[in-house]
Amino acid sequence: MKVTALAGGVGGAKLLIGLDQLEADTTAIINTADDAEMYGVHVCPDIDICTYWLAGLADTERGWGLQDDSFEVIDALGKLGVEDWFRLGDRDFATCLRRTDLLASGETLTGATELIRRALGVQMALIPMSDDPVRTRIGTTDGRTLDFQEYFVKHRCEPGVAEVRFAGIADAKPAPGVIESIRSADLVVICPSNPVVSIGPILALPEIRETLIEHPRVAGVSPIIAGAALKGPAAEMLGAQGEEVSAAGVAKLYSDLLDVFVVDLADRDHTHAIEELGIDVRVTDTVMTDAAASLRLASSLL
Ligand code: FO1
Repeated sequence: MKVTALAGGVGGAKLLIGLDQLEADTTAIINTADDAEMYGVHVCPDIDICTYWLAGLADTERGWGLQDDSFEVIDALGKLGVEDWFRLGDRDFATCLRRTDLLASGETLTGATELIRRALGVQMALIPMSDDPVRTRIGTTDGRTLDFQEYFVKHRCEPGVAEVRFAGIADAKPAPGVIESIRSADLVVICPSNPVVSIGPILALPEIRETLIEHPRVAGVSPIIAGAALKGPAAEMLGAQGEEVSAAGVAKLYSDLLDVFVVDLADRDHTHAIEELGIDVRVTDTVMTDAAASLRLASSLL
């Protein structure tokens, strides 16, 4: 069975862990709109989170970065007067240096992602959503425009969100293999990642939404459980966009392309509202507390 999964950060990585344990041939298409140039290197937080989780190297407690990483380089940079709020670990730095070198020598982000995932022993195919730069910018209610990592890490998601923009999206194309992997998949899975800033940029690329609408089997998993996100600012961002902060609200955002939506047991009351959108609903435990829970959810999707 061929599965193509659209994924962002931790919610995506956790479901990929489950899919990776199955007899399925899975390709993950990963958000790159959180990417940033920091300390002279190209950081791809969502690609790296997914890669590290699949490689069994992730700091699963913190969500991002590598287990038992040290922070000597960033601390040394801090002593040199560099703003050190983005805590890039030493071994994580090595991944980003390797990527930066590959890109500087003419490799695409797709090629660099492939080389890094192989070097780290990841079996699953991982494709960045695009080789072209797309960057999430947050317009705040006090009139500032922040890069995503500034909003997310430096300001801890505290500023009110007035607008979310994806700079560069108009000129970006899906990476090679993205459209083909959706078309040829028996099942497309939309992971329980932030619908605005993780899945949103993937869907905003040309041709992706149309290809998903045409696909007969697109299943999503709600990242909102009982009106809140397990991690990150998804609830605040949905609210800021005037969307309902609930499983049904997320289903509405995806209603043109979803065939099935999987919601948590806590949201069984939303079943009727989602079915009214023409989407089948499955209710199950969607909280992925460990690899066994990820496997259970992935198996039920298949
Ligand atoms: N998140 C934080 O909350 N604080 C950090 O200092 C931080 C550093 C960091 C370094 C590398 C990396 O790949 C991710 C990092 N993240 C950090 C996570 C990242 O900002 C977000 O998880 C994603 O952009 C959202 O999916």
